[in-house]
Amino acid sequence: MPATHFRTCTLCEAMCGIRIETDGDAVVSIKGDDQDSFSKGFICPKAIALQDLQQDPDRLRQPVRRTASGWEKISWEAAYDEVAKRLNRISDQHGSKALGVYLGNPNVHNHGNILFSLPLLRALKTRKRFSATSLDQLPHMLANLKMFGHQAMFPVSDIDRTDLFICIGGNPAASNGSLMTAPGMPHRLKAITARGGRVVTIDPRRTETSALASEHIFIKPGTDVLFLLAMLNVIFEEGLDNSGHLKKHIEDLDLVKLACHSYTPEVVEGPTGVHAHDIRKLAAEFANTPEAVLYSRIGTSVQAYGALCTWLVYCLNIVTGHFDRRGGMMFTLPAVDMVAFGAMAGQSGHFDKYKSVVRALPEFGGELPSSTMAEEIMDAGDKRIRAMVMIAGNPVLSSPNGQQLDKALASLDFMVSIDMYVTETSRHADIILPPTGPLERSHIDVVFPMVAVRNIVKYAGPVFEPAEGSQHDWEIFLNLARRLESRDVASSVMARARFELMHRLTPDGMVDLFLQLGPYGRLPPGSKLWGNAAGKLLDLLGKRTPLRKLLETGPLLRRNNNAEKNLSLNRLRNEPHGLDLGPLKPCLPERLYTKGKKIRLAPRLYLQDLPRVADLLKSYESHAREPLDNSFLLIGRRHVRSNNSWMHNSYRLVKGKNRCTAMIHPEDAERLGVEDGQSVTVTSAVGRVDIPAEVTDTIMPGVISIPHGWGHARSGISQKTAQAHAGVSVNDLTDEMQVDPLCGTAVLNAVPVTLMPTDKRRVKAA
Ligand SMILES: Nc1nc2c(c(=O)[nH]1)N[C@H]1C(S)=C(S)[C@@H](COP(=O)(O)OP(=O)(O)OC[C@H]3O[C@@H](n4cnc5c(=O)[nH]c(N)nc54)[C@H](O)[C@@H]3O)O[C@H]1N2
Ligand SMILES: Nc1nc2c(c(=O)[nH]1)N[C@H]1C(S)=C(S)[C@@H](COP(=O)(O)OP(=O)(O)OC[C@H]3O[C@@H](n4cnc5c(=O)[nH]c(N)nc54)[C@H](O)[C@@H]3O)O[C@H]1N2
Ligand code: SF4
Ligand SMILES: [Mo]
Repeated sequence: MPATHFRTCTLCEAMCGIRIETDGDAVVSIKGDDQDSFSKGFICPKAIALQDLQQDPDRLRQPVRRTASGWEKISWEAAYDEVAKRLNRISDQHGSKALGVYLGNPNVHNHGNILFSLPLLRALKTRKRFSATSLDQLPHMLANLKMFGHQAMFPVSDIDRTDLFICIGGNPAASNGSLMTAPGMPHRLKAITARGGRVVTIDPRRTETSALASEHIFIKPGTDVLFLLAMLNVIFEEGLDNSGHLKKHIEDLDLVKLACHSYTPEVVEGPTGVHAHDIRKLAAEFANTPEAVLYSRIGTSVQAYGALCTWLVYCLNIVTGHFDRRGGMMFTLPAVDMVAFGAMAGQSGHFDKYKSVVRALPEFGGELPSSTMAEEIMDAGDKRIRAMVMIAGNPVLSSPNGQQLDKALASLDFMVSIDMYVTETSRHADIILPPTGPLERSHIDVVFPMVAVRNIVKYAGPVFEPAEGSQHDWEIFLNLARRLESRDVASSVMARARFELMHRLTPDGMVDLFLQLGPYGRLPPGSKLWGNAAGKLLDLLGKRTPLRKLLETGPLLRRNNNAEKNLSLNRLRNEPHGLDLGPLKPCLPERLYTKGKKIRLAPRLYLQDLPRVADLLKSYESHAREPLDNSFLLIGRRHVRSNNSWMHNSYRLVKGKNRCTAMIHPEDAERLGVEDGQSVTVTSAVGRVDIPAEVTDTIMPGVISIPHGWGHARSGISQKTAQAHAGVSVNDLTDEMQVDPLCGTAVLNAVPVTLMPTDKRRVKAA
């Protein structure tokens, strides 16, 4: 029977509303939902590929076990029993430190995974946790924690109301925006210039976003920290700083002044490649435009100075009065307020409470840097990881030195993957547990509304009933956790009671609690009903709190003065196109989680890292600036038809021109005798790949760009379309030893490599 369903695309952060026509168990079409309260019909080409994901014959629908003769289908019961038995045995023999977990990106697109992974993580009882965070937004979360007191208090660029959008190290026209959730980025960027505003991009590549911008400034990869210090320097030197309504709520402004004191535009001009005049002009324009914002992303955070860059970007917005203010950086007030409840559950975040074994790199939020995963498996002696639980991630392609991780995973005593494909990573698993797909479960975004440019909320039930005997991720988590806990008699009674409760509640039930308790919710904070419900929620989050205490803190939860005060899951069931809860509003200093409700402008850990910047500057001064003929800095790239490592099995997304290429400037190409399309060999400290060159003047001389997520030619994966469009993995070049030493984030941009035409290398070798 034909039917129409409305929901949200789960592939990237943009939260586009989609309209799915089905007939029986087949998807007939996927289109943009014109009536969606947020996206108004916009989608990108990836949304349609949800259909391919749903119908993909390569997708696993039942647990499999690796045997000498290939993958063997097994029952869920047998799979759970075996996984629990193997993990328990290893943990009994070697302690729970022998168990590791990796959590990949799709977890954040799935409310069941976000809300129900805790019991499994607890049952594993290990500190050897890794995730895509340390390949991504860790520097932002660290700055949130250190400056605002809560790791999830992300300031969001108010792109729809700004007159000057300066974008450094992000490409929202291709990525559709990150830590700035809004569907239809190209339209929003065009709207800025259409209303007389300006868009400026600062990037080693003239990107798809630059094509929509008013001005593009090339910058040498990895030197942003110098550029940002110089921007600050101009602002202070010329007396352009004015933090407006936040003036009284800022600590340590003088220390920031001191930090940038010697970094004049003239000093940084050489190393950054940005004219001093352009820096002065941009700094003044930024300070003098009332509604302006400086936005930064992957290019500035996932590099050697990522933590410093992200801190400086926040500082620049704050000291120019573009913070907590219309058109600048603002905070959301989401319907599912995980920030407030996280804080109530004692989970505002922590940093450097313990360290990795081999390299002593700091944890963040209970996770170790992913760059340490291979060595923690291979080189940590008695403390090594012997078994891994991989949840919705593909670190062999997504984390640095994938070849080494490949070897490390192959050496494990046991590995289980929770994934719907046999991937470059899950091929190492002894057992793969495949969850239901995105159309077979209910959906409500709980993470991205925290970083959205408007307050929005939307819920949808499943499009298709899950096939008989299939399991959601959250059911897999609970079923495994129950078995892992059951050998510990004392904790198992309590644990079993909690599992029963959670099973009955389901993630939807937990979301309903969040909604009713939250800032738009049905239950007024501080009322007895509210207190009881909040107690239940915090109990599930593992923090038993007396009612009295809850009733005290309840009213501190900010209520909105918005019309919507009756939110619950039932109410949302009647709003298939979602609810718009209004634009972002100023909320500081009340919402700060720091002591004394001050913004800590100059946390000591950043100041202590500044000598490294002085060294960077010196290294440029002492260098003969003429680079060796074939040495380059490697940067990353995203394309609107590619989604990290895992949507390349959709033919409609990979067909046409090969997108896994090394972009190189025509001058460099000519000097090295490289022609467009010709194979080049790129070599780094850890590896080598052969890849077609794409000669283009959109990239700076001395820089090459290769996208990540490719490299499907490794043996033993079962994704036929991806294998036929394999590409190579850029993370066979990135180096796990190169991290931002301040926080352990991987260095995936500005990686030193050499390049030469592949056939010349062969001739040389012969
Ligand atoms: N060089 C370089 N490397 C990068 C980056 C870069 O810019 N440059 N970017 C980094 C960034 S920002 C990120 S976020 C990471 C991403 O890296 P990862 O999170 O490690 O990998 P993904 O490619 O997102 O792979 C997701 C896996 O989850 C599976 N999956 C999809 N949906 C579900 C689901 O609902 N449940 C379960 N259980 N599994 C599911 C897919 O089949 C796939 O195998 O890559 C990082 N790596
Ligand atoms: N189509 C598509 N969309 C996606 C994804 C995807 O894989 N495909 N992944 C999603 C994920 S997980 C994330 S985290 C977001 C990321 O979202 P974005 O951060 O917007 O991601 P990128 O498109 O990689 O943009 C990074 C930009 O930084 C530039 N850059 C590289 N090195 C430097 C440097 O040293 N300095 C400066 N100033 N710039 C530099 C690159 O040229 C590039 O233009 O995208 C999300 N959206
Ligand atoms: S931009 Fe594309 S992938 Fe991202 S949510 Fe929208 S339709 Fe999905
Ligand atoms: Mo990401």
